[in-house]
Amino acid sequence: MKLDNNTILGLAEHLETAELQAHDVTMITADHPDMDWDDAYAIQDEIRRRKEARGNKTVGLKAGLTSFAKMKQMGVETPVFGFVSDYMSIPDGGEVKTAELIHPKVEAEICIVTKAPLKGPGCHIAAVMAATDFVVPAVEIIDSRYRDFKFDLKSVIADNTSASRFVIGGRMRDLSELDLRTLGVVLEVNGEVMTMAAGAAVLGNPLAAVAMLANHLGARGQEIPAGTFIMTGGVTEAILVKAGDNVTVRFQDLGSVSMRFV
Ligand code: 0L1
Ligand code: MG
Repeated sequence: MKLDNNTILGLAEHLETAELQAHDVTMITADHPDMDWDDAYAIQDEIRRRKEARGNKTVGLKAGLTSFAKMKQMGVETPVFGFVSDYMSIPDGGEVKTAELIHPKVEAEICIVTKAPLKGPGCHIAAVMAATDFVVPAVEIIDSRYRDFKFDLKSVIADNTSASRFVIGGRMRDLSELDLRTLGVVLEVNGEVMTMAAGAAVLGNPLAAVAMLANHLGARGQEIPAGTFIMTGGVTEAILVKAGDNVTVRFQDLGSVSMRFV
């Protein structure tokens, strides 16, 4: 680690305040160019600790930047990992208040819930298959706290991978009934198709993102507990939205997920 504890605490407060007050900030590595990966995750961990200390429950884990489309869109090459909190959850068909956000974008995600713990190193897709309870569709609303979504990977990890809101669909399916690689996803805004993709866009198979998450946590002495909701990352590029927009994402075999931005 390159940053001292006070700096980590200060940067966590800085980024979380930007999130909660919906104002943007500049990339933190501009002022802390020596910051390393452990510092970045330590800042994210402190943001999680702050939320939990205020009574917010951590209700899921997320992988981000796992699809080729998203990596290309953001100009990066490595996935990142974060968490989602209870207050970020919006019901299917519900309203997302844009006044609480900076510059929201939507992305379609194939998600799972685990029924057994997953621990790296050495976690692979078959282990994830064995530990998957069910598959469920979701839309993530990301909202980087960085001005114009301009960041590098360490800055975005510290900013809890732009986590902001999410909407889980109402239909769960058994993994054995699905082929996640060929599962098609169509994202519509105001009835117009904006983008589409298949599950294989996420690292060849969205379950590979879960294995990467387990290996990432394993390297830090942690595991994915049974019963964890995991978002595997946007299958398409993220689409900018604004107040007045109606978003519907149609997932083959998994139903649709929708929300209205107000
Ligand atoms: O969930 C995601 O893919 C977000 C990762 C962070 C980068 C971004 O804000 O696009
Ligand atoms: Mg995402």
